[in-house]
Amino acid sequence: MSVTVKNEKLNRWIREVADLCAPDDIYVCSGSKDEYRLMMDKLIKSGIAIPLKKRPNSFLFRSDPSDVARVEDNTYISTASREDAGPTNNWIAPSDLKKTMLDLYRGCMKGRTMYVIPFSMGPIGSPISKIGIEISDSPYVVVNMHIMTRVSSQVLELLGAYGDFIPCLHSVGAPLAPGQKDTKWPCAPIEKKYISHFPEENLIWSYGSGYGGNALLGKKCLALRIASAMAKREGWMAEHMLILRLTNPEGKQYHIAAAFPSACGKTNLAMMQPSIAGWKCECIGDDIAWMNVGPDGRLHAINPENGFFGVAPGTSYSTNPMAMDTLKENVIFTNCALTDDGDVWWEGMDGDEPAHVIDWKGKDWTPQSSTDAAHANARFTAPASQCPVICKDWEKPEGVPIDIFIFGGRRTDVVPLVYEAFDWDHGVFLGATAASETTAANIGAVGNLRRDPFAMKPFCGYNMGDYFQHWFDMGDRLGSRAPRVFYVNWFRKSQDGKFLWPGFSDNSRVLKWICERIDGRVGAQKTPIGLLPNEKDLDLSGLNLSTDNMKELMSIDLTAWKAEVPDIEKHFSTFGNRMPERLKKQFQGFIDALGKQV
Ligand code: SAT
Ligand code: MN
Repeated sequence: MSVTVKNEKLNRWIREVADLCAPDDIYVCSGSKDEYRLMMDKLIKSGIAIPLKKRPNSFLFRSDPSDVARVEDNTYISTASREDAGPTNNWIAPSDLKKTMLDLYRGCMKGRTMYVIPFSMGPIGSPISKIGIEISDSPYVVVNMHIMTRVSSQVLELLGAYGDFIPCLHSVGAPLAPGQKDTKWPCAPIEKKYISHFPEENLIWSYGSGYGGNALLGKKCLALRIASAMAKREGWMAEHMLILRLTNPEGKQYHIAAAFPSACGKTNLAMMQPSIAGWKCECIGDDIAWMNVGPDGRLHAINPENGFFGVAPGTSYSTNPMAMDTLKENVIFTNCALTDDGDVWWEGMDGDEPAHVIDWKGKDWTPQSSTDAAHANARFTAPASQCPVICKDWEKPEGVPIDIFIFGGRRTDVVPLVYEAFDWDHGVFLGATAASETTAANIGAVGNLRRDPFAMKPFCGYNMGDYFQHWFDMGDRLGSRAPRVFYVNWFRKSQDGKFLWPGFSDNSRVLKWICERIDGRVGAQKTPIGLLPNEKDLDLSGLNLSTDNMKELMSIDLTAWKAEVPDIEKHFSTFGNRMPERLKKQFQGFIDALGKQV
């Protein structure tokens, strides 16, 4: 049963949207288990959700083959001045964009139900949390939002008559004519997809896509793009970071927040089980961190999400056992393959390849097939509370104090396994120059190297030059209590194209070195790019890694680093007068240091 709304702004907005989009029905969600069940039942009856015999309360969905990832080229930051969106964002003036989108929204929900989804990013009622209301005509969005955010009628109670919220409007953009049969995954063609943000009025309008970050608007749209702009205004941070707690054998805790681009292993690192004896890792979040300066002057982080929207291919008991155990029940799978006995499968899962599955497009697939059975960006949506190593403090409203920041990405060459920034300003330089090979998380070419500063290129809701300055400002406020900054690269390959580092649970060896740096237990070698581990300080016990591999992993090829300079220069030049002087100074320092080494 639809919930009654007492909030004035919300009632007005519901009426406005209903008048514009002309849905057949309006339903206000309560977030209850019954609602989820009823919704799923409908989706099963219409053949859209496939119940999995092998996993209780778990379902498989297949998207339209054109709608399989975020669409960065169709994502807009619409500020009054183009400068305020900056060079890393697509921009259209708010009045023009709204006109175009209003035309698209007109009548777009005909033949469909309009769902009103009240949700909280962060624990309901916490002072750091933000309330959003998503209006969507996609029942797939409703069930995913149930897992990924806190959807609840309590949110409406908290709003009361006059409380404020972030309006998030979403339509798949596929109205139905009377009697027209619906498709299983309605969406609009790429040229009609718009993922629009109006940060000056905390407003999100999304049209045409039903997939992931394009449609589950609490995630990238609210918790990163809109929140990053709010954070800049209000003096906090909204970052594309996992959060984990590492405990050493003596029981000392370290909290780490790490920024990597989409599909670069954040979920794997967040749930990693250390291969070194006595160390323990617990997960707080796998994608987004909201951070505030606490009363102790330190940076405290919360995970605003309620679930994991993780990449399925490659996830296995050897790469991420804790994720596998999280996925046993109550999970939504999208674009995975379906096995003959009613389970999901994807490339890289444990065990032998099945002799036959139905692939993500709904076609027969055998190991002889020339295509993948699961889409490279196939996803699982799973409740965070189901993770066996979810930290007991993961919902603490005051968050956890961050000791360490890590940046990184996928780099086949050039970048060594780990190094430390000289200081905060140098850390900002490392974040600002981070580069990574592109992945299937976005529609577009895969494997191209691009600058992805702080892994925020697709998610920063304002001028990235101002964002760099915000990092300096936060560093000034935190002073000696600021987290220490490191850079890692798990993805370096040898000349013959093999990964040099085993990764996954062995990444704990790198984290151990990082913690020992914090404690002043180990020294480091000063190099032009940063502080590298001394040869004997990385714990490689029990690891069968050749000295040659290790040498290559840690090597700094000055010619290759010098070749980065023109690219960084080009990258930085795009920010014009928004480029902080302190960052220019760091860049000059880097060039000078490289120049001194011959
Ligand atoms: O589709 S999402 O944006 O939610 C996933 C990702 O790209 O990180
Ligand atoms: Mn992400």
